[in-house]
Amino acid sequence: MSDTRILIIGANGQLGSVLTVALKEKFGADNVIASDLFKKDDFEGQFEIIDATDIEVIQKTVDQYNITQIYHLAAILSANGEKNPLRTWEINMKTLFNVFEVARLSGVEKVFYPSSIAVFGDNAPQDETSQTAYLDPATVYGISKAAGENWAQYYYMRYGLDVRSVRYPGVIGYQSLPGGGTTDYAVDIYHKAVLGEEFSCFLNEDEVLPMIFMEDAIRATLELMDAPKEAIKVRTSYNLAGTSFSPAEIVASIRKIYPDFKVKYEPDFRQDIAAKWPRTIDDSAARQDWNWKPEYDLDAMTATMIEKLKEQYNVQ
Ligand code: AKB
Repeated sequence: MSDTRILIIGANGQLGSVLTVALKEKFGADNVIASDLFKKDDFEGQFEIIDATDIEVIQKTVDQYNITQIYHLAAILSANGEKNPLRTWEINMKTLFNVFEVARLSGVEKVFYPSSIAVFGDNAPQDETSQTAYLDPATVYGISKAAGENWAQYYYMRYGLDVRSVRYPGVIGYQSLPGGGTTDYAVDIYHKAVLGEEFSCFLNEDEVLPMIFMEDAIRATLELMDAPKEAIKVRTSYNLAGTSFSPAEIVASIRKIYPDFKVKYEPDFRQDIAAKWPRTIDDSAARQDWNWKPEYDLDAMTATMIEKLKEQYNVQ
């Protein structure tokens, strides 16, 4: 029996919902407590309603279930965050401090905190962006993630709290929908292709961004959290790469299966966000320290996305 008792904050989200399933498989459903602002009707397992801006409710849940690990996935993402910058800052930072404070005061063993490629801005090289490239994010989401990474390192150095983090690229999966990011187009496009609908893309056709398939993103998270403490040399957040591509390249990949798939380009404010982000990521520190290696390239991802979405929509 596992002594690990996990609390997931933001379990309804794109990543959180899939990570919850993976953690239940790994540690047993009895040892995983999912939480979010509301419980989805079809959720099975242990669930608590947690508004992570309320430290008391996090503390109560950690005490009640003797939590040893917290995965803090709740955040307002890059595109949605720009609609109300101060509120985004308030929510992203308050929830982070609440989790870190409860964790350190309650002796929680490990915390997972997701960062993002959004931490990079104009002054980082856009190709093979290195682990230590300059951080001057241009969105409030990116600013909150860059600050959060530094707070993660601070809590580790000052209090010995074992916070671990990766800078996720855009995550692409069939299991769940993203909510309010700049990379969301790369999920929506597969849904439209499978449903036989035209896709309107909010990025330019040649805007290359780093992306990762959900299976790889989940495996990276579990592998990082499993790594021995002494192997974790980066205490801010690890660069993580899957595969990079532009809208034109994902369209070409989809057209290998659906040759008549129609796309129009209608770039909006999200194009300006994307234009400041890296095109490709150097993740050699993650490869070196905890043996990270992605498995899915664009065509492998396309094949799986289309196969799984066809099943979900029950179409041929
Ligand atoms: C977003 O687009 O905001 C997120 C991210 C890259 O962190 N998917």
